[in-house]
Amino acid sequence: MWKLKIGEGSSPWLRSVNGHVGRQVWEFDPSLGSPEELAEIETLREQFHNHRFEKKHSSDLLMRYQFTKENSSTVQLPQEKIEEAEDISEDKVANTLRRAINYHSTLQAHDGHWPGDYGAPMFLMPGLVITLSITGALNAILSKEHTREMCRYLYNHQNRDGGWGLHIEGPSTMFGSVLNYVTLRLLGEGANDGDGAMENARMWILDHGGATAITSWGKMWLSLLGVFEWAGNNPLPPEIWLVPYILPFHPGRMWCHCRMVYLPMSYLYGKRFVGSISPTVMSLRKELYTVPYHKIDWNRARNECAKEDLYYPHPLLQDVLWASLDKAVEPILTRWPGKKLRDKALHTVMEHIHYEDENTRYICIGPVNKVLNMLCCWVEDPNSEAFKLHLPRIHDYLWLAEDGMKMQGYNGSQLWDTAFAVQAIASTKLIEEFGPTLNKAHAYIKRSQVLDDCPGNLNFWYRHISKGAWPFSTADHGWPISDCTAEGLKAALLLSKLPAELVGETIEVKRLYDAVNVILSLQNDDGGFATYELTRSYSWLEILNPAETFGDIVIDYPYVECTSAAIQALTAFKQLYPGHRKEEVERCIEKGVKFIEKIQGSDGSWYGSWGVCFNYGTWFGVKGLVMAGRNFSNCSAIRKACDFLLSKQLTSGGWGESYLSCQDKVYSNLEDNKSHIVSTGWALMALIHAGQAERDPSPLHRAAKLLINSQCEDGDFPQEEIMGVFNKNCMITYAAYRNIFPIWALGEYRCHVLQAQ
Ligand code: LAN
Repeated sequence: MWKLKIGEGSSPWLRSVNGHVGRQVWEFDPSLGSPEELAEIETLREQFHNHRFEKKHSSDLLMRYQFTKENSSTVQLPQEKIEEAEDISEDKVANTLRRAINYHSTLQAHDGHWPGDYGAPMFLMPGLVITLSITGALNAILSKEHTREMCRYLYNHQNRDGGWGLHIEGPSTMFGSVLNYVTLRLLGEGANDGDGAMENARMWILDHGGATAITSWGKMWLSLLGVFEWAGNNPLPPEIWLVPYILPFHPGRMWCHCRMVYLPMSYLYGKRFVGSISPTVMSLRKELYTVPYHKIDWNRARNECAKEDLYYPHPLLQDVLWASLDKAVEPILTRWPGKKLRDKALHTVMEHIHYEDENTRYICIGPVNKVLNMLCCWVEDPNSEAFKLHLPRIHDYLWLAEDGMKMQGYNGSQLWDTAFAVQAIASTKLIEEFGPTLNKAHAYIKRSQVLDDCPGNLNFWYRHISKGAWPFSTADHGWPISDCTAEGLKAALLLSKLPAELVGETIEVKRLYDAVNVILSLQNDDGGFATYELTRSYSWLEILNPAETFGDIVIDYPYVECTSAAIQALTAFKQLYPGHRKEEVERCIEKGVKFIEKIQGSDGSWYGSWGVCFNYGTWFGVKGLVMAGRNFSNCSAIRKACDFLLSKQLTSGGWGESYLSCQDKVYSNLEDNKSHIVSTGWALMALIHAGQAERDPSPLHRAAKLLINSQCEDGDFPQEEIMGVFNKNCMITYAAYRNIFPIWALGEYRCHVLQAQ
């Protein structure tokens, strides 16, 4: 049976700054599991499979199955239901909350964090499988069981039309379809396996123009594998790393995710690296195209892209730029003496790759550069230590659920979910009943703070300070993030106000000061906060974005979420430590408020970039303003936000926003005006913060009723549509949100609506 192992790392090739706290790895142990257990798990898988077209989002049931067995709860409270005409009693809310927190506590790992599925993008596993296949490490890293679960996942998420989307809920794209088809083939599936599934996939691909119409990232992966020619790729010259930093397009000024992905890509492009040509590769060259491989017009292929994949079409300027680089510059750089410059650039690029690997303990900032860096290390030297150090960290990215094994968007969302869970539980004022849960979470937060800056001259490596920051996942990952630091700090401050006998020792004040220092250092001149770093260049640079499927990736833009989280953390800090860097803290909050007011939409909403979408953004917008002392009567932004939210409430009493809001930037309801508990939680909290209870509490009661009535018998809440997003167009799972946000919203409701009446 599969088992999720937490905080372990026995390989001599694994490094950790804190004893692997937060590490999540799925392992298969054939000796585990009674026949009944195995049969139960099989049933969960079958149920997913049978409903896979209606319910595309899995519910993280395997981890929950394991944890609820290991940490079975003793508290049994009856399920609460509220009738249509019934008033909500405080008792019923409190019991719903007890049941919800009890259940959520059973999902907590022994090191204090909440593990969970962070999958859904469908373009990540192909990178891993292609890399493993090229480096010959496929069988060493993936057992038979891994392969079986990965194939299960891919088949489960194939759309009815035969293709795959960019993410599990999305319509088919060339990017998703070609890469996942290739992945299945590399995992050992034959071209006609899967009861027609492979054939259907091929039909989708050929009907939509064949693999020449794949997006630029797809072209690169296929070229590495040897089923596409490098001549069909637009240039990614590594020399860009050698231009002076003063130039606005220097990669050091780009968003770290963009920079870190194009870094290894430029190495592999500069080398024109191609893996060895196996019989499967030869066969794929026949399977993926509408014309024979040797007849493909590669020059034309450079700018081809299926319409299904086009979210951000190349502006004309890009096509001109790529063509001139391809025709005029590349020929110089690939021959003597230009080749000398290329070699120098490749050397520089490789130095940056090693720096990134070392400073993330080989986890890397994300799933894309993880596998690309690994491949670069292998290309540089197949016997290198760096390559060996990469291998065990692959498992940090793999997650198993009833839909199969997937590659996640990060090495988890450990710190983020833990910081939210603490705040959610604290909001209910049932703290005394959940001391052990909070105590363990507190330990996780303390052990996950980043304690040092990266080594060397930070400017040289284009790195911001990290000391005092919180990461999104684990300390070993270690990249500092503005809002993760803010949420970590908020949770730590909250816990520091509770009795140490209940929740454990308070974090040292010095470390709180370090966190504040990080936050202050991340504010842009306009008052806004971006994600990992300051905004280092101009938004017009987006015209150079070559990734057709993603929007807003070139620079680190300021966001409402990050700015609001920083304001909230600093106001909470100021209350407890009013003297520390007083003026700076106050100025930072005020500038942040101005920024949030400035970016509010004319309809009163805020566009959230990392959750769906206007409900998420508006929750942050309102909360930031309210924490900084604004309210309904003194701030028109809050009044407008209330009007906006109330206008979107559904007849069911809830809210249900669709991921289409993110792409289209227009508020869209889910199909059939279905409500969604997470969406409802965000909107309900925003209205409560905005003082809606004093004016007319009935919309709040209706929303709370919906949340209470949605609770399942065991205290869980149902997994509904996907609610996380990045780069405007790709969705990502936050498995704990279905528990955290109903708890948090009902907690606020209990204490600020019912008890205030
Ligand atoms: C994340 C995950 C965390 C997230 C929050 C902290 C929630 C957010 O408030 C700020 C942005 C951030 C840090 C974020 C940015 C984009 C990420 C890193 C991701 C959504 C996880 C995966 C995604 C990454 C870009 C995926 C790889 C794909 C590429 C296009 C490079």
